[in-house]
This record gives sequence, C-alpha cells and structure tokens, in this order.
Amino acid sequence: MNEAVAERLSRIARLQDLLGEDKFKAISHDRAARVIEGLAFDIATIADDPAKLREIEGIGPKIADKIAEFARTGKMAELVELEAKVPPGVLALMNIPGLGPKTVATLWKEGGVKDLASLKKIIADGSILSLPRMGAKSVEKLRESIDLAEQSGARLPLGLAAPVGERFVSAMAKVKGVKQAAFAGSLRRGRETIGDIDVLVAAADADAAHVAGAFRALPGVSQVLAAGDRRSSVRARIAPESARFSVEGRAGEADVGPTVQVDLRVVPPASWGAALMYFTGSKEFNIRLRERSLRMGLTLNEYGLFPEDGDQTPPQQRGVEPVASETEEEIFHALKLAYIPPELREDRGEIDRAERAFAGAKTRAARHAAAVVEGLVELADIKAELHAHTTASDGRMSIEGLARSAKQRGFHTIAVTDHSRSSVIANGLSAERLREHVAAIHAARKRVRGVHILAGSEVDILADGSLDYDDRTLALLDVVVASPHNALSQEPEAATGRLVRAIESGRVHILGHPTGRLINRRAGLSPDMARVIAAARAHDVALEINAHWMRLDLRDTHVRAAVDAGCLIAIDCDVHAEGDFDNLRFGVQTARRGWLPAEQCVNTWSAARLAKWLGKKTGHG
Ligand code: DGT
Ligand code: CA
Ligand code: CA
Ligand code: ZN
Repeated sequence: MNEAVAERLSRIARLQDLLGEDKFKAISHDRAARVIEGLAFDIATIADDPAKLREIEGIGPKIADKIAEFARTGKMAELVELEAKVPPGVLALMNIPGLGPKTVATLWKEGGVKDLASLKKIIADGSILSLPRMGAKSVEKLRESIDLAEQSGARLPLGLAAPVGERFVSAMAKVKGVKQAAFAGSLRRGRETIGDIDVLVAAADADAAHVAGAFRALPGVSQVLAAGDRRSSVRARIAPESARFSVEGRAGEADVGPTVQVDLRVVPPASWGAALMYFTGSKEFNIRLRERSLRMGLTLNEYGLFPEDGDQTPPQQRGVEPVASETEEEIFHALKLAYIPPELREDRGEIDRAERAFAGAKTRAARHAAAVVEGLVELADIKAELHAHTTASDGRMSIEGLARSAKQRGFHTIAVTDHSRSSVIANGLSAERLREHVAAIHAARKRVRGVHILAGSEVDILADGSLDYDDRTLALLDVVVASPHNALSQEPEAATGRLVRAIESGRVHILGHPTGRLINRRAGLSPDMARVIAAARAHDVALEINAHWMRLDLRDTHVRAAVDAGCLIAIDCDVHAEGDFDNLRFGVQTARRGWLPAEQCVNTWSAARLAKWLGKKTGHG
C-alpha cells in the first residue's frame, strides 16, 4: 500500500501547488509521501491506528487521517475534491521542464490553457505574450522545453533500459541451444538514452527457430513486431515503478511509454565476436572500422573479418575462411588495434589511439594488455561515496544506515552531505541544524567502525554564485559538495559566472551535478564548460558525474573535455535511498565514455589520499 499512498499524497501536493494553496501544506504532503515510500514495512498494517501513524516522523494528524481514510475506503476525499477543480491536461503540464505551478496556474486561469495542445496553440498564435510574466524570452524557453520533451520522449533513459535488457539476456542464456547471450547497441555502449534494446545470442542453425520462438514468448513481451528465426522484434513492458524518481525533494516520473522495443539477432557461434562488434556499433564506429579493413585488404561484416577478393557475393556465403570472427579481441588485433571498450566506440578518436597502443606493444601479452586509455576507470575502482543524503534533509536513511550500506558495499569512505538551507522543499538544514547534524555524524563514527564517515553538506550555489552557508559554518565540514538547484534557466553567461564563483570560493571540493539537467525533462544550465573546467582545474575542484540515471551530469562529452584538461572528476550516487547506490554503474559508464582514468577520479583514491586532498581546503586532519 505504501506506493499507492505515496503517489496520492504527492498528487495532492502538486494540486495544492497549482491551486495556490499554502506552500507548506504541499511541502508536508510531499515529505510524507517520501517518508512512506521509504518505510521498511507495509503501512497497511497500522493504517487503522492514527496514533501509530503519527509516530512516524513526517506524518502529522491530518495526513494520518487521510491514510486511514484510504485504507478504509480506497480513496482520499481531498484528492477527489482537488482533482475536480483541475482539468487532467493541466496537471500534466507540470511535467514540462521550466513550467512551475505558478506559470501553469496563469496559463490555465488567465490563458484558458487546458492541455498541451491548447498551450502550443497560444504559443503559435502569439496570444501567450499577453499573459502576465510571459515575455518573448520566456516563451522561447518554453517552446524549447516542449520540443525537448516531445522529441526525446521516445528515447528511454539508460537506467530504465538496463534492467529490461538484463532480464532478457539472462532469460535467453537459459534457453536450450543458446551458447552465448549479451546485449549490444547503445545499451552496451552506456549511452545516456536508449532507442531500442539489441539482444544478441549465439546458437547453431538447427536451434535458431526454437531460440527465436522462446524469445518472443518471454514474460513481459506485450507485442511481437517481427518473427524471424534470425531476427525478431518485440515490445517489452517497462515496470511503471522503475520510472519513478525523486530529486530535490520532489517525486516525479520519467516520461516513458509503457513499452520498449527489443530486437533479437541469432548468430552462429563462430561469428559471435563479429556480430557482437557489429551490433554494438556505434554506426559511425562501424563505418570507420570497415574503411580501415578495406585499406588493409580486408572486409568486415557481422560474420567476420575476411580477405577482400572483389567478389560480389558475401564471403560467408562462399565458405571463405575468416581472418578473425570468434571474439572481438581477435578482430581488433587482426586490424592492428588494441581492444576498444564498448563505451569508447563513438568515433571520437579512439581508433587512432588504439592503433598507437597496439603499435607500441611488441609481444602477444603486451598486445593483450594494450589499452586505449591507460587505467580506464572501472566499477570496482570506486571506493568512496561522497554525495549522500539522510532523513535530516530529503534522504530516507539514517546516518548509521547510510554508513553501514556504504561499508557493506566495500567503500572505505562515505560523506554525509545533506541539503543546505535554501533547498526548502528538500528540507535543507539551517546553520543551527547543520551544527547538530555534524555532531550526530561525529557520534555515529563511534557506532559504525570500519568506514570513514565524513561530515559534509551539499551546499546550494545561489543564483549569483555565492554559497548557502557562511565561512564559519562551512569550516565545520570535512567535505563540501556545491550544486546549483534553483535558477536553472539562467543565461549561459550568468551560469558560467555563477559556477566559476563557487569554484573560486576556495571552500568547495566537488561541484555537484554541474548543469542541473534532467534527462528528457529539463535542459539545465548551459555554461561555457571550457571556462568552468579551467577554473576547476586551477582551484583543485572535482567536477561530479552524478550517477542518477535522470541526471548523468556531467554528461559524457563534458567529462571528456574535463579529462583532457587534467581536471579531477568525482563519481557519486547522490544517495537518497539504499537502492541509489546501484546507479553507480551508470556513472562509471558515463566516465568511461569520457575516457576517465581511475587515477583522475577522487573516488578511487585510498582513504588516506582522499582525506589529505580534502584536508587541503578544510585544514581537518
Ligand atoms: P539506439 O538504439 O538508437 O539507442 O542506438 P544503437 O546504436 O543501439 O542503434 P541500433 O539499435 O539502430 O543498431 C544497433 C547497432 O547496429 C548500431 O549501433 C550499429 C549497427 N548498425 C545499425 N545500422 C547500421 C548501419 O546502417 N551501418 C552499420 N555499419 N552499422 C549499423
Ligand atoms: Ca539499439
Ligand atoms: Ca536495434
Ligand atoms: Zn543536488
């Protein structure tokens, strides 16, 4: 029942916001929703006892009554009342980036907007400009946001595609006759969004029909689009709860359809490496590799790397022996290239680097070890989480719970970084509450041994670039993550100045989710990244790759620029709940797409080295 209750409470909050009711009412509903979502037990077990409900922190008498009412009747009368006041299309408008409750209310009440279609109409005919606070600039921004939401809506965030892909692969691996199973395509390359999921299996010709049939009959398949023995396509259901996320104290849902396309290819076991390489792509990478093959007198396709003999019939159909085909590594080596990890296969200079790495390796063993990027960061390298929230702000775990989780996951360090005072919706800490919180963090160190618990804060970078606490308060902290949360539609010039000022404060260790973008939802800041990176390098500030699948901010191309400039990078999960630690792999994939060596990532350092680095700014030992 927890999820049903939480969802209703957060819907009430959004409606209250929209109807301009007391802001604190909405905040308390949002907060209660979050608390209930995070409960370890089913709230239905105590729903008939308002006294017990009220014992839960964050649930007051009024909300307790609503929960009891829901348990009794399956409804919340207040929600029914609120919903009667607002057309459903209006509520949906609040999912458009940059459209807050105030603006939606104006559009609706004064502009007669009932849904997205009518909003687009008043933008198109210009009548939107006559509404209060709607200048040419803000309308242009709004138009961009609508475009962004509409065109990117079709691509699925990596974090939602990965579990679907993994489920299909592990199910296919168990099917009789399947020798190998893997996903390929953009999912294997770790792109931030996925168009469709490509699943590859190796099976003998005689088994192909049976294997493809088993694929089309897997649980979760809602529709069969193509049904061949070698190629099949289906639509697979996406678990609706997986699309839910919570950032900055607000619960939301990613705008994804109910299903995603999954393509299957069944290939002969002897062609496994060639097929995996071909279907991993990217397309641009494949084209480059094919050109290289031709220059070497070879031809490359999904069956193998063959001698080029000018014959028009494909070599595999003429029984020509491939030069290499069984593994990707053999094919790379036959092309005189070091193995290129999937995340790098984007035609961004990786082939030249692989050529040099291979040429420098003289023995077989050296070629095997030759790397495109020396020490490219891996999941197992990450030993510290430096951005995490507790129940003191908008997280769901206690300090101790967080520390134990981090320890259990093999980390030597966990930083507790709750929100600062200006993040009101996320229950940010006043300077006084922070002081108490730091004391509680110090006390927790005695109870949880074997992991370093750092007292930190995720400090808001205000619109002008100043930090949300004064220097005396900041001096209490072992680690400062500074992040932009508000005024995210600032002009690029102002955004650059803002981030650079925070970096230059001398107080900041890590710049958290530097642009504030949310994938498919909010464009975030577009600062001059070269200037931000240069400042970060000069002031020894690490730029964060926020590993949450809605953020992945820094994005891969910015990571690459930062890496090239010699800037430090942090990869953090921005933990709010235990499960958020699992997002780490998406952050690491983004880092790899930016060619990040482990050495340049502060989360891979030893506890002592990390502490020394942090201590340079704090003076703490
Ligand atoms: P997506 O699905 O839009 O996120 O991106 P991908 O990269 O997964 O693309 P997809 O599913 O169309 O195709 C999977 C891989 O198959 C792609 O990365 C490379 C290969 N591929 C597809 N079409 C072509 C093509 O026309 N030429 C070449 N060389 N390779 C292709
Ligand atoms: Ca694909
Ligand atoms: Ca595909
Ligand atoms: Zn944040």
